[in-house]
Amino acid sequence: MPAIAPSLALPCQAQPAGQARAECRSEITDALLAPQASISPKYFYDRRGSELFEAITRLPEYYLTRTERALMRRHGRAIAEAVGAGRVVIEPGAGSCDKARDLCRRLAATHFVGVDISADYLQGAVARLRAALPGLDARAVGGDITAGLRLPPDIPGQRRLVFYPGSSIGNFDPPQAVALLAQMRALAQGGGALLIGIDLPKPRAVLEAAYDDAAGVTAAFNRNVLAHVNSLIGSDFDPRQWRHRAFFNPVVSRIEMHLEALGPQRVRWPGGGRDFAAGERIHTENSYKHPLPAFTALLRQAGFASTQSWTDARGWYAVVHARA
Ligand code: AVI
Repeated sequence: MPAIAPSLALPCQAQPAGQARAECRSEITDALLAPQASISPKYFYDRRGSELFEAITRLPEYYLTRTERALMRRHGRAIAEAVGAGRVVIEPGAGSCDKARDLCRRLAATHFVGVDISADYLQGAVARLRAALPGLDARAVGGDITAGLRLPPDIPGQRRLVFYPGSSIGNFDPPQAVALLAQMRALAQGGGALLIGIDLPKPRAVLEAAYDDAAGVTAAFNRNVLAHVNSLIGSDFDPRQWRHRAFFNPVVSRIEMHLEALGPQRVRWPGGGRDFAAGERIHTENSYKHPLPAFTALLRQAGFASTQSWTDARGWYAVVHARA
């Protein structure tokens, strides 16, 4: 199974078809019945959605993953100096642990704790990490940092580095982002820090192409959420009747993704349903593009102290180190 986007995986997906846990079911149906219908982006990441997300990260238009990778490589030494050696690296939503491998090597990390909802997949990834870096005490922990997290008691409480690459923090509205950053800070207290990747504002055409690629992979990813919702709540969405929409909203500096009804739709699920008019939209994702000073302000609100950052030559992406 491919990597699941950090902190956006969900505990409902392992349920039998149409048998999502009651709280997931009501979360989904309440959001579908709201005047502005929405589906939380965490429901993107079933098996197919995770595969599509991985394909997105390789698209020519999706600059985020490769820009971050290049930044980490280019400034690897400076980042390692800022972070310091001998760290306990904790990665929420670790997935394949690919990004952590280079970082742990550079930092001569003593411990690695990968955290992911998909614990089975993570076990394999952590085993590969152990094989690549035999000196590293690497563990897999099943869990979701957004829901609070308990680490194994023998993981040192000092010199922790929470590693949150991929700009997934941008998928949270600012108050949620601050709450999540505060949880990461709590994990890193005792001389610890956060190393986080964030996508920055850039020309609108570049942003919109990254979320509406020519090959239609992002469109398929967006529509797949309807198939996943069908499997969770037993609804009868026809994904082919919904059009992918992605646009930059400059007022709040975010890409918004929506699904737009191609014609009138009657959608039913056990115990309810909703009619959608032609052109009506379901809001599926926000991806905030915070300017660096605005993101630093969010870090401060979450209690982080000093920050240091590295950006690429175009100023498209930043890696930020913040002391807890
Ligand atoms: C996971 N996250 C950082 C991605 C993003 O860019 O906001 C999710 C995504 N949505 C569409 N394409 C990628």
